[in-house]
Amino acid sequence: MTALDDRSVRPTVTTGPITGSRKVYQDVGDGLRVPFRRVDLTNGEHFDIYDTSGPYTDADATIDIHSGLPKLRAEWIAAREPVNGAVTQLAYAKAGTITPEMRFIAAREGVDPEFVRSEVARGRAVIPANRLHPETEPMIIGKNFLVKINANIGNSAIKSSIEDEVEKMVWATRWGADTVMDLSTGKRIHETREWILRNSPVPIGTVPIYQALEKVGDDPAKLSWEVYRDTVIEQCEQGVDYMTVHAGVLLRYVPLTTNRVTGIVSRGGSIMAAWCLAHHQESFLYTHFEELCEILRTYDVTFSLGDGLRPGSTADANDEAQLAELRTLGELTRIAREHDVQVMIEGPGHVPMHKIAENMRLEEEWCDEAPFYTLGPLATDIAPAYDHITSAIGAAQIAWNGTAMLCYVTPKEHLGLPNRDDVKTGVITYKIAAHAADLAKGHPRAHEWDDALSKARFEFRWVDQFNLSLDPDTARAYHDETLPAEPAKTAHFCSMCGPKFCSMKITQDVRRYAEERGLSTVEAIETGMREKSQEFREHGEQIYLPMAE
Ligand code: IRN
Ligand code: FE2
Repeated sequence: MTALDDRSVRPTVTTGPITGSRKVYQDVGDGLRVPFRRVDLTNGEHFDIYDTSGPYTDADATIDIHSGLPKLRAEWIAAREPVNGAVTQLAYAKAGTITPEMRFIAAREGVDPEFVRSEVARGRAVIPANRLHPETEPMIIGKNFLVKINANIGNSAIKSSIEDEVEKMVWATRWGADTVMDLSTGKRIHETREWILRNSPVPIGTVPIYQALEKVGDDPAKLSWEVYRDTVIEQCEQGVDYMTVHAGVLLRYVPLTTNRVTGIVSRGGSIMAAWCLAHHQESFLYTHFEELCEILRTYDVTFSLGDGLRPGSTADANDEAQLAELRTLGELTRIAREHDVQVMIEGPGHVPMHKIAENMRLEEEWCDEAPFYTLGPLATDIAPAYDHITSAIGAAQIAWNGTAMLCYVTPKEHLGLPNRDDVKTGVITYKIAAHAADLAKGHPRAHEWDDALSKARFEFRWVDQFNLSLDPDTARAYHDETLPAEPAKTAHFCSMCGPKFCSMKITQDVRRYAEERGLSTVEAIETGMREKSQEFREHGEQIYLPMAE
């Protein structure tokens, strides 16, 4: 019996299209169907948006959580022969082979398949896609592609059930999570992960040390390479696509954290530091790193080299401990690549804005441009309950500087386990940060999306404005709070400024005025100004006039 046969587990997940959108599939040949979220606009045009939500948002979604999603990649994987003994996307890319995953990604991102291949070959992008996770829709993480976001879910000893976690995964991808990490540390870790993996349209990441620790009764000193290795293999066999490995926390770096304001804040980092100190030995993750490479290579699991010594406060940002670890991650990157294993590098954390750019620069220099994957960073420490915002400020900046994936932070960060609402808030907040970076980096599609929404706004196509947004339900709800009537959906104002003070309406009036009089807009403004000033004087130079109703 597999975990999914357990009928006592009854997840109910959110299905159906996002309000005002419909799922379309672009046929790119050879049986490749690439999903998009299409918004049909009231002016007859449409706009297609990158879509991470999987079959759950199909109009006629019939999802059976107990059988899992269709195995989209199964045939591609079965048809592949190893190159140089390896079956990784990196090995194929180096050998000049464009895989179906690469072609799928090229269509998704609007770039050339050969470009995808070359970015993977030089290690500047990764395609997290375990051979035993054929359900995923291929995606890429790299600075020359759309900035991606990750949502963390997972139970703890205190809270959450399998049902909750499966729905959190579906819910997070619905709103745009590009990958999901299952950070479960509570009961039924293996089963929870199985449910998530078999039903996930996006790559799944984990931190295997958490489960290894649980296996040895939560005592870090009892950990060993063997327990860890077996846990990694167990998770590879299930189909985990990328794994956080805190192999850069070396014994000699631990003392560097003693004078910090917040010491070691990474869970994995503190576990490994505790092990190193208890045994006074070098980390088994570091000493056995090549064996780990061999295991990950067999499945094409991507390394996410953990930042176990990341700063946990703005005071500790860019300190010696953090940078020493980063240098070691660079060394490990080169070893992994020699084994044809894909690598990304995890980054901070808590960093004030003036220290953000340096993080990116050093990562690229020391880790040979491996994709950077950061947790925020929080630009200030003073706003618990709003750390999705403090961190989105840093996230937007570091992504603009070249970070390829942003790990979301929810409003519950530092305070508790996020619930479903927190997951949505975290995802939308991070989509904003990622997209703001895409725009600043000059991504053409990012620009088109902004323009489509701006035009809808300017032309008072309210419904289009809602539907083109990241969160159509909330946009509409806020609008309807004060103007719920249907005619207000075409009205040339909203309740923010009212009919008389809408700047967009005034601009349009100016333009119409110009057109009627055959003037350029500048002339029209001047003529209009003169008329207005005359009118003003005629009305006795009063600033506030009684409302003419
Ligand atoms: C991302 C960048 N730096 C850390 N992260 C994420 O933080 C990592 O991928 C994982 O999801 C989470 C917890 O990591 P620690 O606290 O065990 O380091
Ligand atoms: Fe923190």
